[in-house]
Amino acid sequence: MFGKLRDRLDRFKKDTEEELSDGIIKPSNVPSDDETVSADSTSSTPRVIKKGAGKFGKRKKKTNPKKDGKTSEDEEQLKINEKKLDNILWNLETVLLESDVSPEAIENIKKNTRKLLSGRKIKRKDLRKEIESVLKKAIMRSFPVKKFVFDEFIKDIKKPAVILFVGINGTGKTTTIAKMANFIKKKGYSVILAAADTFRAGAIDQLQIHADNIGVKIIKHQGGGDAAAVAYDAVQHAEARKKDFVFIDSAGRMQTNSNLMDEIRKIKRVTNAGYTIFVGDALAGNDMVEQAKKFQEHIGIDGIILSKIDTDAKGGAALSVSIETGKPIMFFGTGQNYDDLLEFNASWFVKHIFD
Ligand SMILES: Nc1nc2c(ncn2[C@@H]2O[C@H](COP(=O)(O)OP(=O)(O)OP(=O)(O)O)[C@@H](O)[C@H]2O)c(=O)[nH]1
Ligand SMILES: [Mg+2]
Repeated sequence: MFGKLRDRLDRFKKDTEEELSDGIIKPSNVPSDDETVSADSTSSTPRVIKKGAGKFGKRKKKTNPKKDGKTSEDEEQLKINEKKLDNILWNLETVLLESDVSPEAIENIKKNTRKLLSGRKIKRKDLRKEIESVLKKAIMRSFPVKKFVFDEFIKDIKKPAVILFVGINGTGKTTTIAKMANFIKKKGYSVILAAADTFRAGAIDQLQIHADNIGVKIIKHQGGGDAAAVAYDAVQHAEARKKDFVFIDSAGRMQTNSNLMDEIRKIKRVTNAGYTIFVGDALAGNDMVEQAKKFQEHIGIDGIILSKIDTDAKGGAALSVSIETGKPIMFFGTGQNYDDLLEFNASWFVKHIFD
């Protein structure tokens, strides 16, 4: 999980440590034979990097900076001037771009990093620790919305809470509904599933199997029927029996398919669904972020569940989707079993991309 992002951030920490402790030789504008030119995605100015010299160019030879014997090298305070900060942020941007982090999220993280580092002096011996701590804070602060806490959420809801799960094909909606039903049931609440994917052959049976395994009731019609009618029946049933939750499964649909987008709007309207949750496949990176934005635009979403986090090495989607939609990540799907669901927590996420 997040292996590539972790490796890249590690490389960034090392480069930053070198940048701050050794200084750089100014890159010239014309590359010579032992130089390569790297395109900066945000500026038209090419950066020149000496070959074999890491991100920041060839290092000056280490000098022993002990001053009149009073301060050890380790105690030396290293000042972060604007030039160094620009180099650090440029490198950070590259690392995040490579990890599929979206432009707005990158800007946010860079802005936070700049604030935290600008004009600071850091003791040489604390460099590594400080760089990591700044990065962690910058990423934590870039999550824009109040975090989602299920136990607080449940206190305020009107029952039955009708939750509609949406997303494109195969992202893990049905599996996520089963995991959520399992989670809710273990917490002592009752839930009814609505088999409103009447579109894909086998979808109703798939949900029925999950419902049987978990031990919850399912409301279903014939395949090919009206999805909104199934969802409506499930809500009526839940109201009559004073159930706590109704989870509506829906057919996967591309955000560009206007007929299916109309259908999901209809389901939302007739059930008066209080919550619409976008289920996104973390592996799809920036594509998933774009899908989330489109669903937000077309039908409105209240929260996000990111599935398949267990197979996601890049980590960028998790960093970007909240920032881009302004909606909280509620849960992570971390595998194919019913218990593979994790309530989202920014500290957990940040810990896993560093440790
Ligand atoms: N590794 C992993 N696989 C997952 C996770 N969530 C779902 N899957 C798998 O993803 C595949 C698709 O899951 P579904 O739940 O059928 O996806 P869906 O969005 O309902 O698909 P459609 O109804 O066809 O749109 C299945 O093989 C699931 O087991 C997860 O968190 N981790
Ligand atoms: Mg499904």
